[in-house]
Amino acid sequence: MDSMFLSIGVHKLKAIMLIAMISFSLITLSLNNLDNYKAIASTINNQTGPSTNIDTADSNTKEFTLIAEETILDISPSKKIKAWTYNGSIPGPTLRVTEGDKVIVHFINKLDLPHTIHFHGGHNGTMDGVFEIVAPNKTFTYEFTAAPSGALMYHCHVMPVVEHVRMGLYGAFIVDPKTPLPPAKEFVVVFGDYDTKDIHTSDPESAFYNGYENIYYDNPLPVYTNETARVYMINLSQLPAYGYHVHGTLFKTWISGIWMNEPIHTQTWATSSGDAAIFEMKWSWEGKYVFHQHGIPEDRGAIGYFNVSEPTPSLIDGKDIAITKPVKMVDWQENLTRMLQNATTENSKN
Ligand SMILES: [Cu+2]
Repeated sequence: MDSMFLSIGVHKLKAIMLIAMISFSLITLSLNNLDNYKAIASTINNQTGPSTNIDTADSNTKEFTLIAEETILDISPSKKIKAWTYNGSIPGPTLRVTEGDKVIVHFINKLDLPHTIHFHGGHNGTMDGVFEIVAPNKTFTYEFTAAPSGALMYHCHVMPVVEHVRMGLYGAFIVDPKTPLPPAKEFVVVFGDYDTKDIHTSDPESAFYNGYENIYYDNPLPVYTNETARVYMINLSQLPAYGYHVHGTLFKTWISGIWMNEPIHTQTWATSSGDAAIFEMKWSWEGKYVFHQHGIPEDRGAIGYFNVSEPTPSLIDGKDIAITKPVKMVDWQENLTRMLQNATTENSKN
C-alpha cells in the first residue's frame, strides 16, 4: 500500500515537474519571439528602402518581414491617397523564393484595424491568413513550404476584402522552379485599381500596373530585339476579367501563372481578380509595342509599352540583355513605383 502510494506520488511529482518545464519553455519562447519582433521592427524602422529579405544561414530558408502601416502616396500626378500598405508601397514588395524553400514571413500590424496576409499556393489551414486575425499592434509569423512554382500572390483577407485589398494590402509572390528557367528579361506586373470616392465600387476611377496610373506608358519597359521578355501578371484588381493584350507579337501564356501547365499561344489573355498568368514574348523589329488591359481599364491607367531596340555590342549579358543569363527588372520596377508614389509613412517620418 505504502509503496503504491509512493509510486503515485512520484508520478504526480514527475507530472508537476514536466508541466512546470513546459510552461517555462513556452514563456521563454514567447519572450524570445517578442524580442525577435522588436528587433525586426527596429531594423525596419531604421531602413529607408523596401528590403525585406533577412539573411539566414540556411539558403533554403527565405525570411521576410512585412509591416502593415498607413501610407500617404500618389497613384497619379493628381491623386494623393491615404493607403494601407505592406512596407510602404502599393503593391507591397515582390517576395521571390524557389519551390521547396521554407518561407517565413513575420507580419507586424501597425494599422488601427485587424489585418492578415493570405498567400496563394499550398500551405496548411493555420497559415492561411483568414481566421488568424492579427489585431492592431500584434504580430504573426507565417511559415510554409513554397509550392507550386509560378506567379502567386499575397493579400490581406480581412472582410470586407475588397476594401482591404483596394486600400493597398497586396503584392506578388513569385515561386521559381527548382530547375532554372531559360534566360529572359523579367518583369512583374501587378494589376490593381482604386477609387477616391467609393472604395467598394465596381466601377473604379483608377486602374494601374504596380500602383501608379500609366506608369509604363511614361516609363516604358526596355527590351532588345529577339530577347525574350517574361511577364508575371498578377491580378489583384476588383474588376471583372479583362484581357492583357500585347502589340506586334503573339505570346506564350502559362495559364493561371503555373509553370506545370503547358503554355498556349495567345494574342490576349484574360485573368480574373485573384488569378495570374505568365507571358513570354519577343519582337524581331525595333519599335514601341503597347500592352494594356484591353477595354475600360486601359482608359483609366492600365496601359504601358515595351520599348524594343537593337542591342549594341557593348551590352553585358545578364545585366543589360538576357542571352545566356536572366535579367530581373523587378528592383528597377519597385524603385520606379516608390519614386513616383513618393510615400510618407510613420516609419519615414521618424
Ligand atoms: Cu486588412
